[in-house]
Amino acid sequence: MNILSKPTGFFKRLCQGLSRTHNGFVFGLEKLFTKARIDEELYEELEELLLLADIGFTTSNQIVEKLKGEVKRKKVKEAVALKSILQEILTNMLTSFEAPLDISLHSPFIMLVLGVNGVGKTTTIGKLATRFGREGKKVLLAAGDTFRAAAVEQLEVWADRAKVEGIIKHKPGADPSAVAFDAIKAAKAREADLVIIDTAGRLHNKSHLIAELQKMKRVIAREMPEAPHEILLVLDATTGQNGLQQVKQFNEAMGGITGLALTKLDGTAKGGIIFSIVNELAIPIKFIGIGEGTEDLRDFKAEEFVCALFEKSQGN
Ligand SMILES: Nc1nc2c(ncn2[C@@H]2O[C@H](COP(=O)(O)OP(=O)(O)O)[C@@H](O)[C@H]2O)c(=O)[nH]1
Ligand SMILES: [Mg+2]
Repeated sequence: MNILSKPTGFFKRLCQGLSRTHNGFVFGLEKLFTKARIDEELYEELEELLLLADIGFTTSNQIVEKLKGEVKRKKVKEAVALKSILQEILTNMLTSFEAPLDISLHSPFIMLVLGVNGVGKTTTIGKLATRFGREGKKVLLAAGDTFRAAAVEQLEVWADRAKVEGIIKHKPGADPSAVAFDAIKAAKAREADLVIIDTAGRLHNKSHLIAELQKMKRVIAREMPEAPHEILLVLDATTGQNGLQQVKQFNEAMGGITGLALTKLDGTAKGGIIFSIVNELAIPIKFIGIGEGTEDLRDFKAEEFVCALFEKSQGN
């Protein structure tokens, strides 16, 4: 069933959230597709629009080439037909990178959450804790951002709200690996289903941060082989193309991240970054964030995302 025939609260908010990307991108497309002829100029203008939505040069170029191929294959003559073909190309690009998280695969399931300062790690953890708590899972949070005292308090607020099983925290400045170690021990003892480990986004310098994260990963793996089961990188969609660099760096440093949470899609005109990420880095998108509230995080679904991108949001 088409998603559009069954509007949900989240879908509506996703449309609203993506409305700035929509306005800059689809609005321009619609103008383009009223042209009489499909010619080279149209393709060039299309590529410019894709670049403006932060889809990036390589990926924009590939999308246009795919579109040209489809136009030839389907013998399309009218520009108005391009919209649905483009929508299909974009959906297909994202579909294989849908990867809903299945925490029942391991018990306890250990999830390490990374990302630079301010991208929304702690908020995303809070939203996930709420969601899994609501599903009846025993969730333990680990306050691995020991760099800022406020970070622990922030996680505690979420823990309260989410009614989690507990929160493992140490003193400010403590070794985050020790926090992770304690959290796993506690999770085993209390038979928790899920441990979500928060981390710092900024230390004295980047190599310190990377070394700390690598140590956390080693300590976790020593406690529980195969863990962490998920290394989730949180990325702020408003950073646009610069985000790609962040993903590459964390991915290399951690020996492979397993998924991304793309936050702050609400109010950015740069939602197109998602296409570059999957196309150029082939990393699954696990979650998307469209606001600061508990309900504003969702499993990433390609069709829903592209539909929302093409949909005009009703009101604000
Ligand atoms: N608009 C919006 N704000 C978000 C979203 N996710 C997080 N934030 C906000 O971004 C700010 C930084 O979030 P925080 O979780 O502390 O980031 P951290 O430093 O990575 O842990 C906070 O003000 C959050 O409320 C989102 O999806 N949309
Ligand atoms: Mg934080």
